Amino acid sequence: MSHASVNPARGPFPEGFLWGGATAANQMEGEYAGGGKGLSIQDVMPKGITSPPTEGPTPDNLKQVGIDFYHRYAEDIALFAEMGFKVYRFSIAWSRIFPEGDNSEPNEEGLEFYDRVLDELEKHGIEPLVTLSHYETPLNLARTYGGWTNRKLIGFYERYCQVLFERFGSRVKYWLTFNEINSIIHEPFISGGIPIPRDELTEQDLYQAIHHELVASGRVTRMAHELMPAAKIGCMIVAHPVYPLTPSPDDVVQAMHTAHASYAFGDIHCRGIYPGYLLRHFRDNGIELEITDQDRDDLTNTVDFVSFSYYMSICESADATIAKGPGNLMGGVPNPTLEASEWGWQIDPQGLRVIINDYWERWQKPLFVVENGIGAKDVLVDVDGSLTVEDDYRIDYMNDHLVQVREAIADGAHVLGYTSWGCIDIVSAGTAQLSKRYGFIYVDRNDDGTGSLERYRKKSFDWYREVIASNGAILDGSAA
Ligand code: BGP
Repeated sequence: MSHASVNPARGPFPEGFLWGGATAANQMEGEYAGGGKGLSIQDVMPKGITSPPTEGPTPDNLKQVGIDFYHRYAEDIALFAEMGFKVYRFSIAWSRIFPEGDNSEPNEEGLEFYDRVLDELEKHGIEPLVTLSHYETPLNLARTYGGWTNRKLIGFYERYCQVLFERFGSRVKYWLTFNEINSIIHEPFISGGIPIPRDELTEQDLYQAIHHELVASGRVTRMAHELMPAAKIGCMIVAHPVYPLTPSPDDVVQAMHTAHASYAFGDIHCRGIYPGYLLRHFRDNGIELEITDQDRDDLTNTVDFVSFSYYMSICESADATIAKGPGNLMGGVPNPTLEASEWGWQIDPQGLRVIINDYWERWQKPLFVVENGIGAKDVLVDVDGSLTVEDDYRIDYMNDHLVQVREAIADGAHVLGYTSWGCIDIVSAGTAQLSKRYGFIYVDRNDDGTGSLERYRKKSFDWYREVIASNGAILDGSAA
């Protein structure tokens, strides 16, 4: 019997549900070498993960200017407030605070920039949700130290977080330690600042790097609770519900293995110990991690909530000859029942209900959907004398996904909030394009760097304002 038939009146979202939007410093701030900022790995990734890192910065890197949030933050936050945002997720650029990552003292100019951002959020009554590391490892830590393969990064990260907690702790309640921490398995450079090409990186070094990040996350979770007793610290996972391509038990087992690869990060963040299936993977592959007693104690500092990004589900098959499709940092074998976006990401709103139920039942921790949205080639048009984008496809995508969040809440899951990804057009992570637009706000800048940087409200801007004002009541659709 479907739960929907048990709860015909699904009702609105909980009172106090945190509606908002999400961005990342490297994809929007610009000012990549100004304000005392040092280079990050993003400054040598002009094409995202679609080509190897360059030696140094190159002028074709759209992120050098981004959408100039560094200077336009007040205008953009005012637009978020106009939509009624309760929360705004953004990242602090690590190399704006510690330019080389191993500096003894922080860059005061960088701290002052985020003071100004927090001032604007406070002015509009918008709760900050801060990502401490969003694919923005200082380039020096990557190139000189080898990124997270080097245990020294734990100390550098701890120092960075301590400065932020002491500076902003009275103004920021919600913190995320590492954006999509599980993506390091597929993309070690963007995710872990590891300069070794993926096909040359041994599993031993990869899992030792993952261990360092998990220890660092545990340490700063403990530090946060000591310095900011009211703060809530979350982990952040890229969530892909994994479906077997066929009912064959071989496909089901393959799907289980793929799911385990991501579950492990949540299991350790939520339970504080390595799960048995991961220890078996280590045994079966001769991986012997260097784990100290202090590390084991650090890992027991579990998170207060689990946040995740959701764009798509993936299919798995035991038949390794079936080609995998595109996706957010990883793809599965194409699901013959789903449509895809212009970038080939398969669209599965019910997958969001599935993953929320799955994570809730697995960890019994409050959940936060901190990324969801559709990247599309939006076209600016003149409607009654005003420039806008008729993005009904975005309204449909978000309506359908939010309906499934509501169903998951009716299923019993505790969901703190929802921040749509790229609430304003920004440079995409995977392909470093501006033409892959996610926002409710169009930014006039193109892939060739031209454009006025002017902002224009899309049709979805007013729709999302209504969704927030009604606490989700205007959403239409019912459980499948
Ligand atoms: C996630 C990242 C975000 C965002 C999103 C969309 O992996 O956390 O930074 O970019 O993917 O991906 P893309 O920008 O490649 O479309």
